[in-house]
Amino acid sequence: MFNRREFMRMAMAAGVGSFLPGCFNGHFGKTRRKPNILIIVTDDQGYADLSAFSHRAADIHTPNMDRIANEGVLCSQAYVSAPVCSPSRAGWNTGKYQQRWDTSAGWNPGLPDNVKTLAEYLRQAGYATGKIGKNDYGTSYHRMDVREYPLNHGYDEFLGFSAHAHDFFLMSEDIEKRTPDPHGTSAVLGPLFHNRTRKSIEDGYTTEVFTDAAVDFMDRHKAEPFLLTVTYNSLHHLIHEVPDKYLKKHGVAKIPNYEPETMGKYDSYYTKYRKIGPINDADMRKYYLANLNCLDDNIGRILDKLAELKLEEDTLIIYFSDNGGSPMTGADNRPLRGSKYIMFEGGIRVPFMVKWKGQLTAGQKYPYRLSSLDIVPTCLDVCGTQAGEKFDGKSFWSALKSNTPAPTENRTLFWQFKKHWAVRKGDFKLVKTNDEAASFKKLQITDRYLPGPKAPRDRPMLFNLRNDPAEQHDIYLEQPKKAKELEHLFTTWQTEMKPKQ
Ligand SMILES: [Ca+2]
Repeated sequence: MFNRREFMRMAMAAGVGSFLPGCFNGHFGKTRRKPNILIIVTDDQGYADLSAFSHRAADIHTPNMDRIANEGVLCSQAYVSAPVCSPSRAGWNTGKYQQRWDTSAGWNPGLPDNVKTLAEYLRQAGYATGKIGKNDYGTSYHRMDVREYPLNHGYDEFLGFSAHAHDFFLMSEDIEKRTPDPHGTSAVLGPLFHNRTRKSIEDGYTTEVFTDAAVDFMDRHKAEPFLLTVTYNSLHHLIHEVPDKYLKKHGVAKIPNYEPETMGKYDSYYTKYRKIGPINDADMRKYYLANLNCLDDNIGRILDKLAELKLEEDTLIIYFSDNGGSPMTGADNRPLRGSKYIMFEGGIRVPFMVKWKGQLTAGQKYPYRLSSLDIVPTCLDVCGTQAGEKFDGKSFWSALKSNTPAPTENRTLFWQFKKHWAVRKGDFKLVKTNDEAASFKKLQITDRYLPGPKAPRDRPMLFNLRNDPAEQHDIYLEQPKKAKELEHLFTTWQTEMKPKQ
């Protein structure tokens, strides 16, 4: 007996593809194979750190990332569902607010058994599914028998790590043995997970190792519909860990890699360099640019491979950052206020691009609102797959095709991370946060993060993003009715998120 995928592979090779379940007659007028879905997620990329944007930082040059925008659609008002990694990933992968199961709205929502993921929907539809890179759900960083492990939520293949961060260079069994705390706290080193085993890499760099694996996956699955999710750990801290040639190009000295015999615990090394201080701000930005340069080259390799395999017209690419640029890496989110960790636009509005050659207008600028919660419904839409589920996101496919406002334009969007929250309805955004001043002082943040007026402790702030995208003019006291309306929407949403008893 053959399974569905083996059957499809054999039948396609025999030239009878158009009669197969992997092919369909959907949006596109003619019968064709189901599109591949390629999701590329970067980590903590700043809103100004993509040169395709007209608001780009002056020192940014990302020619390969820009290819996606130039050949596809550049979205300037795209949101993720959290200002930090793990909850944002739980949201986009399920199409649902992660608060539906994580009522504490914390760092690690995890993935419950009863919430399906994009990979599960697509595997059911006959897709080959592969995940490469940072996984980061929940806190079970070192186990393969939990729901959060990719092979247990829809992926056939996985190469990567499950922790919040992994050393960019140190992936060998040898270093793991020599390190007193290889499993650290939130950051790890040592062999990567590879399917049901672990893979020791003696000499490598995560960005390049993940790209090699992505290229290999596309080679092996070119003849069948695939979902490939590549989630780089670049540009997360430790940002200074970059191959020498990029350091040289950006004029910044190498900081020695972690060495157990002379440096003690890995956690001490990680903690030292994840903070502002050991690296001055100007150099920090250079390390960031070097790290980004390497990432950009590697994204170019993935795009080249897709072209070489002649799959560009059969592949939907969605590219985005999991949250805003981090103050710990030198990222730049201007003209937005704030950064990763907080509810101002700089934490939740991200670089976002969509490309499908022959389907979307090349070079299109999409200025309307989108959410990463829309990714699952959009992918199911273009794949012609019915999930029979109610999502918090909605497909933006028709909106992108016609360059008109997506359903999200009239939808109220909500965010909550611990005690901090935000609501956006129309042009208005209500933000409740009070951690900005404290953390900025501690981190010695520069004006790159546009501090703006201090957040009051006893009430939210109200902004009109149409006139004030940088959230510099709090109009809460001027428009109390609007503020109350949004606050009421938020409390109603919170109640809706509570799991049914
Ligand atoms: Ca992140």
